[in-house]
Amino acid sequence: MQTSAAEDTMAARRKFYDRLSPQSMAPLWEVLKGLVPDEPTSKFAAHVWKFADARPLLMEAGALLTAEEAERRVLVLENPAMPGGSRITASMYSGYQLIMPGEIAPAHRHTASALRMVLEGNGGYTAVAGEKTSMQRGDLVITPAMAWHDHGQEHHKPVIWVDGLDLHMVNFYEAAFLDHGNDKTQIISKPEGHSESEFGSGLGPMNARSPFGATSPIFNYSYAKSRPALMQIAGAAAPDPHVAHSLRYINPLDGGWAMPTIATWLTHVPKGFETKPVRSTDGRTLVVIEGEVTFEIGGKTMTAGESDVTAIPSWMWTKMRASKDAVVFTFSDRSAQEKLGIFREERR
Ligand code: 1HN
Repeated sequence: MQTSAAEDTMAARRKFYDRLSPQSMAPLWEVLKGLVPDEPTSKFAAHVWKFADARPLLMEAGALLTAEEAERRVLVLENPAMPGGSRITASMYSGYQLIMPGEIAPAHRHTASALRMVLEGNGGYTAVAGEKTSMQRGDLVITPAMAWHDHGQEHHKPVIWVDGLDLHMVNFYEAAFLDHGNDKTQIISKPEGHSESEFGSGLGPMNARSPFGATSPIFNYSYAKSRPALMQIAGAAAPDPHVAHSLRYINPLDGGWAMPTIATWLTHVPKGFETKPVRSTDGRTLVVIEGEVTFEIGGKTMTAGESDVTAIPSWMWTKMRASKDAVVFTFSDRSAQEKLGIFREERR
């Protein structure tokens, strides 16, 4: 049988590769392009989850099992490009969580850091490291890595929030631990508002210590404080062409992001304003707190209203336009990427 020189070469290479795999080795040159792409091409999809669709399902889940049975009763927001992955973007987990009246989501602690953006607070609470905080719509509540936390609702209405966790980052490093409390709820050792008084008014203790390591000591950035700040900024100057009016949640001890792995910020977009295109290497999750925005993400148009959640994968050109005065909360893995020196952003 006649074979070309090129076919002979290919056959010889394949035979060689066959001898490598039993030795747990492989030729880099066959996989190099995939390992080191010219630029990010996300495997994830831009997507909007509608709260109007999620809420009735969440309520059905509320009737099917208790928060205690579930440990955490959450509808995971699964990126449609990766069903079963429990990922909203490449590195982030997100979901809608429900606490019914009288329920307790029992105390535990884990390596992953978590944030909650409260949608229906109704006076539900989260307790973190011995301090309770009452939850209201728009509050950003943080649970630092390995901090004990439990949630509950003593009032007669459901509590719903959006969770964001860095658990895929932690799992990537195979560094995850979990402890369950002996009791369902923590012993409360500090009065409500203690952390806020100690760290949240522009003052701080004389001996600045960091109770939660690299995470902010403020664990409820209340909307009652953040909204007026944002509105004041918005009223004072024209919106930035790319980020409109944006304020970051910061750690008062070092001025950096409030969480070591997750960046969080709040954006006001005036009605009718459209941001210029931006793309960045962080995977973003946005929660509309007020108003309505239409996104153009990687050439696709989608609209998000109040309590809807939007995923913006890495390196997709994004614009947003407010059809009503809008306030949008964003979390992303930018905080981790900056520490690793890999974050990149482009503006047009
Ligand atoms: C968790 O601890 C909470 O504390 C929510 O509310 C969602 C998802 C995975 C792992 C731990 C919570 C979670 C979680």
